[in-house]
Amino acid sequence: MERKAVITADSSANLFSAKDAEYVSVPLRIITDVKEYTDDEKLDVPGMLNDLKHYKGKSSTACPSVGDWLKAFGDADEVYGVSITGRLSGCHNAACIAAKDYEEMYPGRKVFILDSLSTGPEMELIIEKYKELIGRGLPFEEICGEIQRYAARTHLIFSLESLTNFVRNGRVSPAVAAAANLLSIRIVGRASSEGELEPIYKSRGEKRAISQLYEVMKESGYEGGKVRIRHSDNENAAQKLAELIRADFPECDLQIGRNNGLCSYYAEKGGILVGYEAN
Ligand code: X90
Repeated sequence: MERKAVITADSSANLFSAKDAEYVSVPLRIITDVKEYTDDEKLDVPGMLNDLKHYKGKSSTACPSVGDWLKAFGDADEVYGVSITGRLSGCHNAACIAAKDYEEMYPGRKVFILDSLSTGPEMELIIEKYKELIGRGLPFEEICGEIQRYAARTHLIFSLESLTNFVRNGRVSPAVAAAANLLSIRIVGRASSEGELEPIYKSRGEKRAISQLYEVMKESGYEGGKVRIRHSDNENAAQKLAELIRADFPECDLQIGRNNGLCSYYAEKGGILVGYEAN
């Protein structure tokens, strides 16, 4: 009998459907004292950013519950999940509890949730790889092994114009928060191997930040693999980075898109996230 496979990820992957695969996105939420935003495909992201710009009170985010994850698993025989870094969110923990409950409730069904130690476009790459592995008809255990090997050579780097929401929500270390207190400094950095925000450069101009992003990519072994760029209202910077990459690797599989709600809340206006495959 055909086994039913579902791929699922929280909404920080910025992905709401997948061609030729069962895919379910599990939304995080962005919360203010006056409004709550659900990070799904219906969210008006520019509208939310505009609201936040004029909002002076506290804001925060909330991860999906165990029940939300269970709903996403549906009635699949095999669930392949990926979550935002467990170091910065309770998302992975909730997904793992759901996985255990699901396997207990339905003996024979299997769930694997990868902690991406990252977010955004690196998760997108992992989802694409899941699709490929499922399409090849590999057994569950093999897919779980392959996806972990793959995730070890994918990376996430970013350029952020502001770390305000990170700092306010206590999601960076006090040292990083202090460094980010300088005004009009862009932080170019990466998701560390522990799944935390790791600043690498501070840069004043955007042009410099873009070339630093590409330097970091090359230093970490980028040699023409897939690239997924996601920006928060900064198409221009995304295109410029794409030009730099394509000048060296004209044939590379590169896509540009927008961040949805959760990534835009933390990356803030102007932020760009880059997921890529290295060697
Ligand atoms: O559980 C929650 O409420 C969500 C908390 C998420 C905190 C991190 C969001 C990151 C969004 C910003 C730039 C990339 C930083 C990479 C660090 C691993 C994207």
